[in-house]
Amino acid sequence: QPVSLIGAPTDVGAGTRGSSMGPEALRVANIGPVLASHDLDVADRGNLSGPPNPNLPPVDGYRHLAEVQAWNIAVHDAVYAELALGRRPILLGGDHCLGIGSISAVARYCREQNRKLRILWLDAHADFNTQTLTPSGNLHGMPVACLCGHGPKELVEIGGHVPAISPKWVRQIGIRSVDQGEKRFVHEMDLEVFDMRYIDEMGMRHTMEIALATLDANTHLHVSFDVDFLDAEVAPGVGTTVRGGPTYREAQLCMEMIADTGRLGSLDVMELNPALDVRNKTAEVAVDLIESLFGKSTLMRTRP
Ligand code: DIR
Ligand code: MN
Ligand code: MN
Ligand code: MN
Repeated sequence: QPVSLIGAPTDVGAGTRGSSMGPEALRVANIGPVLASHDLDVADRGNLSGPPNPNLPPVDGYRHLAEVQAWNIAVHDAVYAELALGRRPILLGGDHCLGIGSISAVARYCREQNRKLRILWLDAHADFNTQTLTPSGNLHGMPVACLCGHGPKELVEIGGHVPAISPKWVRQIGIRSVDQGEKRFVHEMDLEVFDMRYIDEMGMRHTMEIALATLDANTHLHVSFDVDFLDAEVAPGVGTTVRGGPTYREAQLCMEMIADTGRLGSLDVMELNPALDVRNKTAEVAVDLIESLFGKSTLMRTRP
């Protein structure tokens, strides 16, 4: 199935500026040609546009709500249009607040097509804050809660169905930073979280086997890849590094096991911040991993 690259150059949802340069850094790291080298039809749709970052303090618990809404509507429409063409959208972020637009579009498409949706949320953070729980007001800390119906109507209603998703459809992997109130809410909502402690004890292979266990032939798998998922030494080019993340090899295995399912239907690559990177190495690591996610393997192998 063909893929489409969609750039969303904004950092309106983040506390640290610079993820607005993420799409271009991924292109400089050759994301398009690398995917095309695996016999994929790749179209680069260029960048979306939206309001600039006003860099203001929170209002009623949210920073830049109007700007975040405008960007997410643009992302929703672009992602939905690609799905409707039978293509697999790859959103090049941009900060992770844009997961709201992207995943609400995927959820809308799956609802219309009667397909089962599974979301893998690869991140150091649970991104499950709300207006009252957030310590920062930054909306990139809230997309999963918004998608589950807990957030401002400006964001919760973007996909036309509230809530856009059920928490039961989500598997979070690599989590190691959750705020106090957020922790309680994750527990209350019964989110399925494979945190770093779980990965340390059980290993990435077992983790992915469990996280991918309920896919079937009718499942659309969406991967929302926050680059801060990776250990900070592998991936310094992100706004909120948290040490103790998956190594390069663990992340490769994670991506290869997703590829083996053959169910990947859409992808977000988020929070890459070239202003904090070292000679674009984080973008290059991200492209290596995405290559595996789309089926690169060292040897000839048949899918299990
Ligand atoms: C923190 C940071 N949990 C917040 N969040 C994220 O501000 O809500 N950083 N997503 O990448
Ligand atoms: Mn994160
Ligand atoms: Mn995130
Ligand atoms: Mn982040």
